Amino acid sequence: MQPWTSTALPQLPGQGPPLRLHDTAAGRVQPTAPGRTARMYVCGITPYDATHLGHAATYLAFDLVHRYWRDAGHQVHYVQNVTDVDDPLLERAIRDQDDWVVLGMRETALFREDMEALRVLPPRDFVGAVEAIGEIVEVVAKLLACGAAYRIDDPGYPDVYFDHRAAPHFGSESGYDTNTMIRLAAERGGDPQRPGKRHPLDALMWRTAREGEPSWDSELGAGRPGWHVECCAIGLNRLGTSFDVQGGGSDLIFPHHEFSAAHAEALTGQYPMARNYVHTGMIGLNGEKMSKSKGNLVFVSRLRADQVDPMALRLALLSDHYRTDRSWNTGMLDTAVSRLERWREAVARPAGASADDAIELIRAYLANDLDTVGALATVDAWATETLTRRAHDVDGPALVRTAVDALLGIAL
Ligand code: 5CA
Ligand code: ZN
Repeated sequence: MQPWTSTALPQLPGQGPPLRLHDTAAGRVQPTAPGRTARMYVCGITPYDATHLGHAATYLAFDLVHRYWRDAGHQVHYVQNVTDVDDPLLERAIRDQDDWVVLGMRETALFREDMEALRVLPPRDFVGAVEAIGEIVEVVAKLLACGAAYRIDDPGYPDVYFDHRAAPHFGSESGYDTNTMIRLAAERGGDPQRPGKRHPLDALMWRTAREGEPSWDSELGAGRPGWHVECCAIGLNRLGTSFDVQGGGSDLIFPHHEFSAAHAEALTGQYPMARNYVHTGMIGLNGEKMSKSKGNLVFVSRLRADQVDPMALRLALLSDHYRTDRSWNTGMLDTAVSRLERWREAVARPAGASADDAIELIRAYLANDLDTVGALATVDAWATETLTRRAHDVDGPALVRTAVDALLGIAL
């Protein structure tokens, strides 16, 4: 798929410390150690509805990772998928008497616009499940051939499942016990109760064609892909194993990321699939997780249509730490609007406080697991000093403007 258009990324003098990120598997913050090219996979949208603030917050967090690595002199190979064929999309299309292909294309187009407006740097590879069916089939066929996958005992629909015991490290990404895994699998699209499986936890890899559902002919028989193998195939084929970051919201810790990693391990014999599993907190509304199924959504496109400055929205979503579950309220936007005004006023001054210390601090905060609270407070302090004291540094305002752009993605 065509990704969205990139905004220019200005260069900032100097460099910060190596980026440290929280790794779900290790349960702690640890350094990232990318090579010349940092490799990152972030789970993309299922395009059956518009981008809401939860999605936006998640992609903004990984945009900061992208920007930090670029600032540190790395190239970034960023891959993002689009789950453009899956149950929720098909169900919504039926509900609204829409064509599932058209629905997916329409919402993906809107997502691109939202990302561009929020100044999220685009992925190098933006890959739909449908366009990756050939490579997904190849992965499933290999796992079937080596015994890590099997056909379920169901003569009507002999779907292919992954035998989770084929991956020696299964469970190490989430760290959850079996009961928790079974409960979460049931809540999040899995089917632990389905008869004919070798084990309740085993996950769907290839769904045999059903009446009225889209399907693709393949060596596996006509059908469509399971969800976890989609991200495994798209990620591995572009990034190889042991890539630097696998990302998404915390709702993907299990089963999605556990299974993508397990498929990859069974397929390649290599572990881990990603060195850092990075998960963002959930954005809620009125105390509940914002989700399409609950319908309590605030859409980026709606706010844009209401003339909300995308930079204020970006600032609002970055104003808490990315791992914190948090509830959205319009007060957050109001605070961001006035904060942005103050920053804009300060960088418009012909002279201001020196930028050197501020930039060093912003980088240090971001390097520490994307501490945006500290980074934003640093810009506040610089703005206060610039606006309230007699400050003479003629380079200060322009440098801070560049830093806020390059590192935080906010155009002042
Ligand atoms: N297509 C799959 C991933 S392969 C999917 O989960 N799609 S999604 O549209 O439901 O979510 C897209 C991304 O936004 C995922 O990374 C998901 O973890 C994240 N996300 C979903 N809801 C929220 C929320 N309320 N707060 C923060 N992030 C969220
Ligand atoms: Zn995914």
